[in-house]
Amino acid sequence: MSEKEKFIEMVEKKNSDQPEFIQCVREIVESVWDVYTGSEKLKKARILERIVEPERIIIFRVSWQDDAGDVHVNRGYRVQFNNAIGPYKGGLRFHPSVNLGLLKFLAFEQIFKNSLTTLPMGGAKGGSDFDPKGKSDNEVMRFCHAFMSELYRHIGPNTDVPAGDIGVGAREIGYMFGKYKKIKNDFTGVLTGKGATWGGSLIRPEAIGYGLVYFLQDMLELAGKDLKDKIVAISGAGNVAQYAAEKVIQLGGKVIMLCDSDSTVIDESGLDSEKLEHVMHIKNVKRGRIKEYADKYPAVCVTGKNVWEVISEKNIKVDIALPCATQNELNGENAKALIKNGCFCVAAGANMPLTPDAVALLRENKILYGPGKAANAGGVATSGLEMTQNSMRFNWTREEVDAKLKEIMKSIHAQCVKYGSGGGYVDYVKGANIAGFMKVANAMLEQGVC
Ligand code: NDP
Ligand code: 2IT
Repeated sequence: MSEKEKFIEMVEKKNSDQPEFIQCVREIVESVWDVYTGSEKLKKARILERIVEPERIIIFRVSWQDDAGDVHVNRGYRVQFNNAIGPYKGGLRFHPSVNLGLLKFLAFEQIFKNSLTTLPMGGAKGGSDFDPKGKSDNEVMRFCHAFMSELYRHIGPNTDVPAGDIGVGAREIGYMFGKYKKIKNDFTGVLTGKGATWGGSLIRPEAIGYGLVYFLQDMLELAGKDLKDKIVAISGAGNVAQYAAEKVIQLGGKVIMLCDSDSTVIDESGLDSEKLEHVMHIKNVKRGRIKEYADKYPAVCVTGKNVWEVISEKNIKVDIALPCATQNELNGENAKALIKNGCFCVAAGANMPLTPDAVALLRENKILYGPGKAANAGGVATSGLEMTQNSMRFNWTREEVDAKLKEIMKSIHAQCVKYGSGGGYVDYVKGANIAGFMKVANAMLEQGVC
């Protein structure tokens, strides 16, 4: 067995109940092994062994009462994975599937994503197995308050700055910020994704989707292509999917599919701004299901299948695929169908949305593929800009934040190209992993064994 395989086996043994964490460690190790083992200093300091071990994990009970007065118990987590280059930073996810392994994968990815943004942020993730679906606003508020009544003692503007993720948007950040402020009597930038009138950055809600499409534009430009009239399939119908769709439409692409965890809608005529506004109303205001789209506009609705399964089943032609829902949503079969149907570019809005065999197929077939830690880094980058504005006690305009976001996405793209180019193909996975890793690894080296 090679040294690399022995290393991966060690990680598997230590974390045998955490498949997503092992999956993303394996990907990083595969990418960085040669540069890592080529450096005596990094090897001697055992940087790789240290970097796969979280610095701190906090697990806590969250007890709360529903509207009927019944008591519920959920589990809360914060994984503070690495703070070599800045305070811990990363989102909170509220979803019934949340467990320690899932959050370790998300926090581990976040280390390298945050490193790529060029801003000083370490990697973390947290959340709970609480399901906000079907809960009243008051129930969500009571849960968020209960969650923050423990989390507050572990975070701070120079220590750890959480934000949103699946199931955590503006409403949840508001409730959590309110509780933090009450307990600490301190109005500070302890969370990002805050409301625009109380410390939030303009463009933060749009930033992941917009940043994803800016990154996509950079990939296409380098390959001599553009977005105009391209057919685009987007999975998910939440924050990331909505603003990715908005930017694709603005730039002349044709978005024909969206989905949620219930169903997929196909609108062959393409979404426009009015239709997208309706999607936002369904998902953000009514907190309803994407299938309701077909009640108003002519669309095919497929229940129980996500966008990629529908493409595979119906052989739908798409030029560009933007997975923006969740991890491992697009598998090898789906990747084969995409390639067969003419797809030439996949960019990940979600974190690790492709299974390893799907990634391998795209790379083998030289399909442009932007992994999440590069392509969706616009969200956390704009969180970093929110932190900067909070520290300055100043707000930048929409145009200023948007310009900085574009510049950051360009820089991430350039780092991927620098470390991932070879044989006439840019391997964005390898490029993003090496660039993200080297910065953190060198910081750890310079800070000594701790
Ligand atoms: P939201 O909660 O706003 O939306 C998630 C969307 O994905 C919903 O439409 C949801 O459907 C759908 N979805 C979730 N799980 C599944 C599933 N198993 N199958 C099909 N659809 C599913 O979350 P975000 O848009 O913020 O997050 C989406 C992805 O983007 C995640 O991977 C997240 O980690 C990543 N991301 C988020 C960032 C952020 O700042 N918010 C930043 C960077 C990446 P339903 O409505 O039915 O639940
Ligand atoms: O996955 C992600 O990058 C996020 N959920 C955003 C994290 C953040 O701190 O803005």
